[in-house]
Amino acid sequence: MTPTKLEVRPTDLLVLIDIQNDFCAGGALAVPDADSIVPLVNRLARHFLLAGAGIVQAQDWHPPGHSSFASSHPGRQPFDTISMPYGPQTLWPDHCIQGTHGAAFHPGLDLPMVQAVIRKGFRPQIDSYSAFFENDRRTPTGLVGYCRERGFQRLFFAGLAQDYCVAFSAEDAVRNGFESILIQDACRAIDLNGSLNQAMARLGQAGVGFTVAG
Ligand code: VGL
Ligand code: ZN
Repeated sequence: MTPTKLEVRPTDLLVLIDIQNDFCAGGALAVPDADSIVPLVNRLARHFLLAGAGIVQAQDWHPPGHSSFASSHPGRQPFDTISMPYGPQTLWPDHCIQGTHGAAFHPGLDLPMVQAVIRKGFRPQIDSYSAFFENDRRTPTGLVGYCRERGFQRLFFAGLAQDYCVAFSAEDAVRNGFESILIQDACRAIDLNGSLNQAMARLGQAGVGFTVAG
């Protein structure tokens, strides 16, 4: 396979978002064509490793009965929007339940070099799209501190879903003073009611950069 053309430095971090069975083919919240990013993600991770950069993974990790599940709200359907104390919340099918097959990483990932796994969405009453903050945009996962302490300057994002967890993560990275770059060909989107276009416009305005791994 051809090497990626990204120029990677030791102060770069690759953040792989939620490449888990439930977001892939046959999963509870399958993202169209999600499985096809796996070979590219494996290749990207090796490229970052060889450059001496950092590599971490985020993992959506909900307790049973999580408040983001439609099944926790009688009369509601998946993809309805409800109002939560922290703002509007899309309701999802039950997914990524702690310890289940659906919450496990895609079996095609070959990522022994990953240095940290950041779990999110484990608080019953609040969802977490971003790998940095929960959906109140204030409750931290600890990833900002991890990045600062390790001295990372540029954060590269890939994974699922481009218009939800990847987008929220890339935006939070900019807000917290990092250079933030989304690797477009290593992401796939849910695209619910135009959510992909909306997310990309928001990211452009926030100052997130876009690239392709090739
Ligand atoms: C995600 C919806 C619910 C994601 C996670 O990883 O994009 N989307 N939980
Ligand atoms: Zn989730």
